[in-house]
Amino acid sequence: MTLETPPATRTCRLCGGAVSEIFDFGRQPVSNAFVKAEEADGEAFHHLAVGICSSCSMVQLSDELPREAMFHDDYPYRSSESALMRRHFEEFAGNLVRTELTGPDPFVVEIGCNDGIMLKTISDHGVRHLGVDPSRGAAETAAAKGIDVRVDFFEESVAREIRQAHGRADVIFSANTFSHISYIDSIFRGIDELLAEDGLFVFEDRYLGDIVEKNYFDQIYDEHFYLFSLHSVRAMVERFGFELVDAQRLAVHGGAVRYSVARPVARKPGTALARLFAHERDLGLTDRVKLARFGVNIRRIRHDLVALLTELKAKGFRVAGYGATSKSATVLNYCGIGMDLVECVYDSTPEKQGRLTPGSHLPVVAPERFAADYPDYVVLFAWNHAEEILAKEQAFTAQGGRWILYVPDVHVLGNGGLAAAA
Ligand code: DWN
Ligand code: SAH
Ligand code: ZN
Repeated sequence: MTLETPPATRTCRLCGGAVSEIFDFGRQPVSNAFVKAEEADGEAFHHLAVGICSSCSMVQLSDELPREAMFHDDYPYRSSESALMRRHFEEFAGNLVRTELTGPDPFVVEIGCNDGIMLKTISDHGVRHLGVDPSRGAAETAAAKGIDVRVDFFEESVAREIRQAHGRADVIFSANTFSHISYIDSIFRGIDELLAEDGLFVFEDRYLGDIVEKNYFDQIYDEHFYLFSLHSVRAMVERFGFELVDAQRLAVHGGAVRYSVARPVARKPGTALARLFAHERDLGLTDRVKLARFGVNIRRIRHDLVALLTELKAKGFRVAGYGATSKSATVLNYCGIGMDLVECVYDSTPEKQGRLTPGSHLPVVAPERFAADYPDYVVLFAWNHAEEILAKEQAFTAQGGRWILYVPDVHVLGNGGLAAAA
């Protein structure tokens, strides 16, 4: 089957270039809008489709949700639910203190600090800092840990106020947030306003290379307005007068990249960049036709997952989910999976428990109830935390329970190994 290059469907949010569609997921709910049963009828939906710009190679969503629809006082995601991510950010922050925050009175700002998972270590070192996050619930959790937080959307005007109150920042950091902000022009003007002349802007986000290579289609949802590659990040930062000086691949969240950005000639570019750019060319990350092949795998996964769950149901097996992730909103709603196939989703986040998953309306249940009534199979929606969760729930596996994963394709983990799908 030859894949025609899809017609350009819209213009690039960054450069105005022509965007060609890669995949259309249809009607989707707000990925973190866990609803109360009595509110289920009134939830909002939007169109979710993703495309690539022919000029700057930025992969981006076709529709932009109002930022307040996603991030608000009741935003339920709490970064620190994962011990793996706590260790990841503790290590990063420790290195930052030793390498970049060595001046007489260093100051670091984090965009999207959430519950303080990274700034906790900075604060513990006594380094001046400020977290900026509009999600009040998460920000108050950070503040309760003694972290200085401003409840706000970071943008140019906020950056100016921060500089007036605190001076310039030696480091501005952002993790899994930069890709969430469509109005990146205002953010870069804010970074230009706030960052010291020789300062460093570091951000990490899930990597388009891993998403395409490992079929992580569920990383595509409303919050992830951009899916970055080195090519698109280089074009983006240079558009706003900065320079990409280093990049480091990370294993977290299924695969991410940590980008280091500085003012032109302020820092010497790292040696890793050339190899990573070559890797992207080999992957065809800027090739619209190759990226459209991603859609073939997405459709295959949908078919195989629904077929497996339907077969298990027909055979009388009970199936639940584990990890009420934002990612699972795309999986459940694109695949049309409801309580007919999956009875509930277990999740450790108190702010999600007792509510229903967005659009698919599966009850979110505390993991303490999991062991009291094991199902036969569990779909692992938090596959990026597999090691931590399977270790936590090894009693389930030991008594014969089996884990269903759907990336990089649909397969079942049996006792101690990988078994073919039932
Ligand atoms: O990019 C984003 C990442 C950083 O976090 C945001 N757009 C929103 C969010 O995405 P996500 O919801 O897909 O993130 P996680 O970290 O994959 O979510 C894991 C879920 O699983 C959480 O709701 C917590 C839960 N969990 C659990 O129940 N038991 C997690 C662990 C580690 C556990 O042991
Ligand atoms: N950095 C954390 C949280 C990522 S979730 C981690 O890596 O786990 C994305 C976070 O970005 C949310 O807490 C959301 O409230 C925040 N956010 C979204 N837009 C923002 C903006 N313009 N400025 C600051 N934070 C923002
Ligand atoms: Zn573009």
